[in-house]
Amino acid sequence: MFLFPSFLLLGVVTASYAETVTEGAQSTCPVVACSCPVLNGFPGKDGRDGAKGEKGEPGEGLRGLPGPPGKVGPAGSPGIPGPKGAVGPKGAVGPKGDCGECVGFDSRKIDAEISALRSELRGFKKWVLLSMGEQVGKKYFVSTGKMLNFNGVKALCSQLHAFVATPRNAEENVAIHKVAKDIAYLGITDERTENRFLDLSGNRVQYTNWSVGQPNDTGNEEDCVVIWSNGKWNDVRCSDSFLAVCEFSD
Ligand SMILES: *[C@@H]1O[C@H](CO)[C@@H](O)[C@H](O)[C@H]1NC(C)=O
Ligand SMILES: *[C@@H]1O[C@H](CO)[C@@H](O)[C@H](O)[C@H]1NC(C)=O
Ligand SMILES: [Ca+2]
Ligand SMILES: [Ca+2]
Repeated sequence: MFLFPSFLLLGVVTASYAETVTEGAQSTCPVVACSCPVLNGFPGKDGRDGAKGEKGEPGEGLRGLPGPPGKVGPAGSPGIPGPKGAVGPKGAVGPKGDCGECVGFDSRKIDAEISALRSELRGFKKWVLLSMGEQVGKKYFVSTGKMLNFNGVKALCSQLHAFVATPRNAEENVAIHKVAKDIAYLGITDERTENRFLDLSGNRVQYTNWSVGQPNDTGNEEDCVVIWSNGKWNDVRCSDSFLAVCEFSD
């Protein structure tokens, strides 16, 4: 009773085993399962050409990019100049400058400093003129202490922002010969026209105080004027050296 199932089970196991063995023999053992190789025959002759195929579809490649531009051609000859254009209208007045842009620049402060300096300079100039010169009204006559020819005297007084002393009346004449401790040049000549005495602005002098016998134009070469220590005038050669006295206005 219990043997039958056991036998049946054994048969099933045996069959499964046999299948397994057969499968393994086919893949691993050429002697049992593989047939012997046979040599192929020679290839046959080529067949006839086939019928012409239909025209293919157009290719799908993209069109190429345009090439680079060609070289620049030679420059043409210049054209005839065009006619001159009409003058344009006058521009509008620009805006007033703003000193906010000028760094460290304060125009009001500078103006104040300039007027302070002017005032200080006026005071300083007045002190020098009063202590060194002779005042007549708004004029001051000052001796430079230098002995120069007439051109030198003109240059020196000009450097001092003054003129060569030129008396316009007896009072000024006295002031000049007081301040001059020696024979001094006056700003008067007759260089342009003999015996026609002009001041350095080219105006004919109204006031004169010639010494007796002067001007005598010795050797036809005395075209400059000096004031002697006694206040009297004499004409002399402009190349001779005399004291430079300048006149300043207040
Ligand atoms: C001429 O100069 C002398 C000396 O300075 C003076 O006394 C005299 O008054 C002057 N004459 C004239 C007309 O100015
Ligand atoms: C002419 O004036 C000069 C001074 O400039 C004097 O020395 C001379 O003696 C004068 N000549 C005559 C002839 O008076
Ligand atoms: Ca002369
Ligand atoms: Ca003379």
